Amino acid sequence: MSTAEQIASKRLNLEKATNFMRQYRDPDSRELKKLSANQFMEVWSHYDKDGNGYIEGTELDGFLREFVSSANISDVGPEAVSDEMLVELKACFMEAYDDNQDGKIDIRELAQLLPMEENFLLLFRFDNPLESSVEFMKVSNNTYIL
Ligand SMILES: [Ca+2]
Ligand SMILES: [Ca+2]
Repeated sequence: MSTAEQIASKRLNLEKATNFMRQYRDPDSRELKKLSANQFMEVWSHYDKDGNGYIEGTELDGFLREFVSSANISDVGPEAVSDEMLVELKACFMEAYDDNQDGKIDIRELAQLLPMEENFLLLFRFDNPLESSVEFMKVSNNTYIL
């Protein structure tokens, strides 16, 4: 394999890796599929790269770019989200999901954002009761618009 080919294949792998959220979307509707507890933890550990219990800073930027670009029907990369869009998105997003307003997403805040299998949701209700499942659906629907 030539050097150029190696670079090309590396880039391809990188692009696949950066579209991490895509695998959790329905290929036709682009809606998020319901996540199992395992899948949810995969998402969490993928984006909380330093494992400090928060998705923050560049982790948050990366998550938002991938989250939004994965909703696109065409196979666009995360760079399709411009910096200006990202700033605006982040403001809306944090207003909706950053419950304790610390500027970071913790695991319970992510749990409210991603659709999950019902029994798994219950785990989170003990600690941080959502107002109702209707409220949860409303929040999820807003996400699809983003
Ligand atoms: Ca982190
Ligand atoms: Ca927070």
